[in-house]
Parts: sequence; C-alpha cells; structure tokens
Amino acid sequence: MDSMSWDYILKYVLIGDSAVGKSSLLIRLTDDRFDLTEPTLGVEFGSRIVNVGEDGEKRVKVQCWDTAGTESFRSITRSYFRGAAGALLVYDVTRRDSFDHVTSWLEDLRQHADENVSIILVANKTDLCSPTPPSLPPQISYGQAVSSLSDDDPPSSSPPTTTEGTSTSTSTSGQTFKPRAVTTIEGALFAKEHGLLYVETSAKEGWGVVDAFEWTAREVLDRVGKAELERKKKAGGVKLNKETNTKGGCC
Ligand SMILES: Nc1nc2c(ncn2[C@@H]2O[C@H](COP(=O)(O)OP(=O)(O)OP(=O)(O)O)[C@@H](O)[C@H]2O)c(=O)[nH]1
Ligand SMILES: [Mg+2]
Repeated sequence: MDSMSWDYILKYVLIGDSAVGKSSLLIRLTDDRFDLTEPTLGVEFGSRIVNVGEDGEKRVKVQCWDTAGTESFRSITRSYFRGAAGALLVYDVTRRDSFDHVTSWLEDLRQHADENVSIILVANKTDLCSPTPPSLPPQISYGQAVSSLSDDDPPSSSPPTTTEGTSTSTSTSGQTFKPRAVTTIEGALFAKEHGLLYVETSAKEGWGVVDAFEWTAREVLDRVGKAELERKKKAGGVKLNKETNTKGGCC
C-alpha cells in the first residue's frame, strides 16, 4: 500500500475556548512542530493519515477543521459540526474557565453535530504543570474513564510530577510550573459522565496528540460498524476508499 492510500476518511472538528491550543494541536498533528499561532479567524484546515486497528492495519485520513474559539465566530464554527465523525473538545488545564465552558461546547455539538459523533475531551498544556508526560491513573485506560472511577476514588498512582494546587513550583532544572486548575480526575469524571473519551496532551511537547486523533478514529470504526459507515459516507462525514476496500483492506 503506498503512503498516500487510505481506508477511510473521517471529518473531525477541533472546538473549545479561544487560546486553549486547538491550532497548536493541529499543527503538531500535521507537521509535528510547535510554532507561534495567531487566533483563528473562522476556520482552518489540516489533514493527516493515522493508523488504527490492532496492528495499525487500517489507514484513516483525518480531515480536521480547526475552529475559532472566539464567541463572535460561534455561528460560523457551528456550521462545520454537521457530518463530523470525530470532535476534539479542548480545554487548558491551567485555565478553569476553559473547562467550565466545556459544557456549553458540548451542548452546541449535541445540537448541531450528528448524534453518533465520537468526542474526546482533551486536557491540553500539561507541560505547563509538569516536566514529564502525564501518567494517567490505572482507572483510566484507553483514553476513557472506566466505571469504577468516582469522585471519592482518587488516582492510586497520581503522577508525582504533576502539580495540582494553588502555588507555582520549580523543578530541579529551574523551570517554573503552574498549578493545575483542573485535575485529571475532574476531567476524566466529566468525560465518563458524558460518554466522552479522555486524553491529556501537550501540543508543545507533542504528548498525547496523535493518541487523541487515533483513539477517536478507533471509536468511530469500532462503534458504528460498516452499515453506519455507509450511512455517514452518504452524509459526507466518512468516505470509504473503494479501491482499497475491494482489495479487502477494510473491515
Ligand atoms: N505551553 C503550552 N502552550 C501552548 C500549548 N498549546 C498551545 N499553546 C499556546 O497557547 C496559545 C494559544 O494557542 P492556539 O493554538 O492559537 O489556541 P487556539 O485554541 O487555536 O485559539 P483560537 O484560534 O483563538 O480559538 C499560543 O500562544 C500557543 O503557543 C501547549 O500544549 N503548551
Ligand atoms: Mg486557533
């Protein structure tokens, strides 16, 4: 199979408050770099192939619309929700307000996107709080909180380097870290309550970014099955590559 071929095309949207890092996540996905970004005006677009399936045997072309978080663009961005197979709902772990607004973004999605859209809650900018990638507690696996997780059930192996509190801390290298305004458990519980996948990322360091897109693609392929894919294909959110398909490359 050549490097350009794919088994599925999935339409994604990136949503969430302004400055939470949506464009930075997309640039990390498509170009594997972290660069200066300007606030998005309306929408931007990027795409990349990710590998899904037990041995990564399914090649999924993610076509992602990166929307503006600013309120004044809300009606424009909503118009991109329709037909999306996946949505990344992003907040900034150091900004409580961006997490508080997740509920309203979710309502918007539920109202304007297809009912089967797969949504992953993305806790971004974790590098501001820790020098190492977040290690999720054992109750959270495969990007999703499991049923045993509850508010009274703090992670038994909280990442020792993650700062959750009210003051800044400094690492041995002299780097200053901000306190987390939203803990892992809070984010994961919200995701569980609303049937979302959950991931912690840093667009700056590249932590968890490809996972976010791959896990969502895997859920789309797992959940909807072939008949549903055909239906979405007609609606424009998912396209099957007929050529690859007829060669038996698809489920
Ligand atoms: N430290 C750190 N900074 C980040 C990260 N992601 C984004 N930023 C910074 O946060 C700021 C906003 O990032 P953008 O990607 O433009 O945010 P956005 O969500 O696209 O914002 P809008 O387009 O206005 O909706 C920029 O200064 C980025 O460099 C991250 O993971 N870590
Ligand atoms: Mg942007």
